[in-house]
Amino acid sequence: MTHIKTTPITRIKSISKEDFIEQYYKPQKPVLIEDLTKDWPAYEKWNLDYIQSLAGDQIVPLYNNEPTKGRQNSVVPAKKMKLYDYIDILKTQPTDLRMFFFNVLQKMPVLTKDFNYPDIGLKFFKKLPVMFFGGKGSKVLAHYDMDLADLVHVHFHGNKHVTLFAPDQAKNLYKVPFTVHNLETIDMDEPDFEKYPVLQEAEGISVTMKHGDALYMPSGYWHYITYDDGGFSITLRAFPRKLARLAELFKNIIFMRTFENMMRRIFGQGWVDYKEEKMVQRLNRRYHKQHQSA
Ligand SMILES: O=C(O)CCC(=O)C(=O)O
Repeated sequence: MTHIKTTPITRIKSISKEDFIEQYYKPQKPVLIEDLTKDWPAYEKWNLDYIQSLAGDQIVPLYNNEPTKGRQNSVVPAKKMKLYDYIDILKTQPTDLRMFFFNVLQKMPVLTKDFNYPDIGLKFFKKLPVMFFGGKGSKVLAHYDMDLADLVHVHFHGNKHVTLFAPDQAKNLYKVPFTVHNLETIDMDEPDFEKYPVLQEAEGISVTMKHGDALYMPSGYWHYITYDDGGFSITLRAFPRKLARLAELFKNIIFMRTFENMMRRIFGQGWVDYKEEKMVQRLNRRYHKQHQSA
């Protein structure tokens, strides 16, 4: 085996609100809905040329996959550039530069006329539609969203590949303690099973997204993404309503973030190296123990 084990996502054309709640929301099961956006103006209009025509002079922060080092406690942009010029790059060449959490209401409110919040039983938080952009070949580190929202993620312009993992798979993903992502040195497309054997036990769901496809990602689902083409997506979010998930959300945001930032401030890169090494040792010991006695 050279790849992470996956099964293909369930793809459906469309679905009623009642069926979505029963079959996907309540069991927290991901699904790809192909026709959800066919009646959105965005389905016809949204491509890189269109977004570029609205870009004006805005300057945007761009990120690559360099890890957050030492005493930094939030990701620092690799570059700042005119959105117009960035889209030129996306249209013409591969790049690992990505833009994330582009707040549509603040940065390009005119786009809100082009989509709607689907009537599938999720209570969407309408103040935070956000967009993500990536170049051909760019990769998004495996992570889950700290706010534990249920997400509807729609892709435009070209294809991208998403691998999902249920929250209970965190134990097999080399999750970095006190963060919501896995180890930055792992290439999920070509994992090194010698170094990271537990990845062989991970079970993911594989999703190819085409223009207009809408992916339902339940709360806490991990996602790892590779852009096959330069393109962009929009994510609509519904915040958790269950008490247990709300408690987890506050734990993530208040306890985990504060603690991590404090440790980085005090110990810098030493803290990061220490906790990562301990985590890898712990997981690998578990793997070797299970496989010795088998
Ligand atoms: O598509 C991307 O570039 C990232 C999407 C993502 O991480 C999200 O919607 O939470």
